[in-house]
Amino acid sequence: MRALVFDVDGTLAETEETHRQAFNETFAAHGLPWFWTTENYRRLLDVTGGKERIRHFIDTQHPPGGGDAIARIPALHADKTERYARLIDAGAAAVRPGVIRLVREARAEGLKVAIATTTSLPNVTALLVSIFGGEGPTLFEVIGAGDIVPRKKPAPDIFRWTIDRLGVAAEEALAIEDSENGIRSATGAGLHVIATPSFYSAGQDFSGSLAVVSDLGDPGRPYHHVAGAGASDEMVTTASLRSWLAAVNRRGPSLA
Ligand code: XBP
Ligand code: MG
Repeated sequence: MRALVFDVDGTLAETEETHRQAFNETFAAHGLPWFWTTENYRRLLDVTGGKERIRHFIDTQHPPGGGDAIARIPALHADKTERYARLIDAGAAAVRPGVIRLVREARAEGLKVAIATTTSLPNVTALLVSIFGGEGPTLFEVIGAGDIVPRKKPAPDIFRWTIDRLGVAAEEALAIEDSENGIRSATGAGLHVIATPSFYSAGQDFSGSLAVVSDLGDPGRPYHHVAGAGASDEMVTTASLRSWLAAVNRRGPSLA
């Protein structure tokens, strides 16, 4: 194992409620009588990427003013991105258990640590600063984000782009993901995945992953094993990841 590749939304922190709030504030500020409820947002999350999600909403739910708004999607999304960063700067999203510990542990051991996400780069930067402080963005050797590849998750492109930049082979890297779209993207690029389901992804199909755990766990705050590797550990460490990856690379796919 030479690299860990982290997803962002839902994996590093429970951010989707903050995204939803930023979308809804944007709609109101632009005079659009639209409001995304949690129930609707759960469905809309099938489409990754904020611009793509607004377009999908207009195309499938035909909200009032939708046709005219299509040309304004880039401007709406730019506004949403600014609002999201302000909310994150104000402390809107809490880091998930074990994330800070595992990132620091991996770096201390000389592992490469990277990000592969569909969310926009300014959102990633804001979140990393809020989680790790000012050094946050520098802790990740490669950050694959947003429109850097044209086809977003579940396409494998963003994970391929990220491991190519890292200079590692897919079987030398592990992905940490919270969603079915993310697992499809990572496995499509040949990576094994540890799944940590989040508020919005709970109940999705995680069967492509090597292990499903409630979260990464921390000392005195053990994770719950859900499926696959890792039944007896207190927390997900680099040692556990190495042993799970070595076992699966020896055996061939062992699905959760
Ligand atoms: C999460 C997403 C993103 C965010 C919105 O993907 O689907 O689209 O909801 O971000 P991931 P933008 O878990 O891979 O980070 O509005 O910046 O697109
Ligand atoms: Mg995610």
